[in-house]
Amino acid sequence: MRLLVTGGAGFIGANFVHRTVAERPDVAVTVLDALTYAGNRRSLDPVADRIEFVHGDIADSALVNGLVAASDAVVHFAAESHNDNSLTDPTPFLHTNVMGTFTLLEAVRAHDVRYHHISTDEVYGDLELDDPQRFTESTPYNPSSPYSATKASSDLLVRAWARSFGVRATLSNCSNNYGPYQHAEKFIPRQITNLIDGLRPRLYGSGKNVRDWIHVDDHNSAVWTILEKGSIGQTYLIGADGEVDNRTVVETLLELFGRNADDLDFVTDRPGHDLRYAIDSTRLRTELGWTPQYGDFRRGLEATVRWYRDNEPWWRAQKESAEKTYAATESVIG
Ligand code: NAD
Ligand code: TDX
Repeated sequence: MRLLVTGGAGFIGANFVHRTVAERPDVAVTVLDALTYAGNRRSLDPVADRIEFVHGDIADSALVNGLVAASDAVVHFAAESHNDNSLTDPTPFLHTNVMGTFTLLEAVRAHDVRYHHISTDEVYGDLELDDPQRFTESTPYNPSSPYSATKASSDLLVRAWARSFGVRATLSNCSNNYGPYQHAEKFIPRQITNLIDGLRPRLYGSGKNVRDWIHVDDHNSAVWTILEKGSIGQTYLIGADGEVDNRTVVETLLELFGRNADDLDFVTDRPGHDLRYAIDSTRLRTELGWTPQYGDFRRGLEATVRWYRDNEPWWRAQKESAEKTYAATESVIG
């Protein structure tokens, strides 16, 4: 099987490629990645001699057409992925998430290639803290940020191309991922790298916002399950029952670093900050038989801390530029 992986030099895509190369020697992987600020060629070093790497833009239709024509399936991870950046400048989010997805869809349509679309639970908006309901495949779309609006747009394009043109597509909407190779701008790596540097973690607003954490390897095992067993045209929600509020995440990290539980700063809140995400992954579990393997969030965090301690050369430069960006808008409020 010849598999085209877009965004394979990013966090989830790189972990997906590592796992695929390790577990599926019959799959020939080609990565297409534009190596934006979020892409890192070094994330693919462990598999560099076992994959083909193409440096390019998913919105480049000539390039994409050639690569898709030579593939049996496409898994589309590439995106502008950070909410905070989308609030400063939405332009690249429209280009990559909307036009890039459109370009891929036209290519898989032209060459009748199987397509799996990676998306997020943020397309559903947010939930109240005490809402007993969680997101399901039939929750109405209600995105809050430019990032989530462009991901929602891309999902709708995929659904339309599946229905109108018979594109053999599946979609998945996953909750917040954590694990190795995640950019230092994101919540968990930002706090871990602050703690390694002897700085205080930084919580937006009240710290009460809830995210539904899943280990990146569990996300990727679900993607393979859907690729192999998913029904064409279907959407699957991916989640591992991992709801934790941000303050508790920070307190766990402080404990892992031997620091006091209140050794943290509250900083300017994110405009439009979604309160809570929560995934009901019953369809994926009952129809396709998927189960997550990483049950213990604390142990997963501990392993992630070890990875960042052991891989400082991987994150140091991105940490410096991410913190410069944050410094432009962020101040300590408590
Ligand atoms: P990331 O920002 O770490 O990686 C994105 C990758 O896409 C980078 O390697 C970047 O260079 C590449 N890219 C960006 N624009 C491109 C373009 N125009 N052409 C080619 N490559 C381009 O993102 P991530 O966290 O790994 O997220 C991957 C996917 O998973 C995204 O679609 C995201 O919406 C989705 N997702 C992420 C999470 C999460 O918690 N991180 C949760 C659910 C869904
Ligand atoms: O320094 C911080 N302090 C803080 O309190 C940062 C960077 C974030 N936060 C909060 C904001 C969120 O409530 O932590 C939570 C997680 O923030 P992010 O890591 O930016 O993730 P989020 O906005 O929830 O989006 C993530 O999950 C869904 C990914 O970045 C998206 O790509 C994915 O679609």
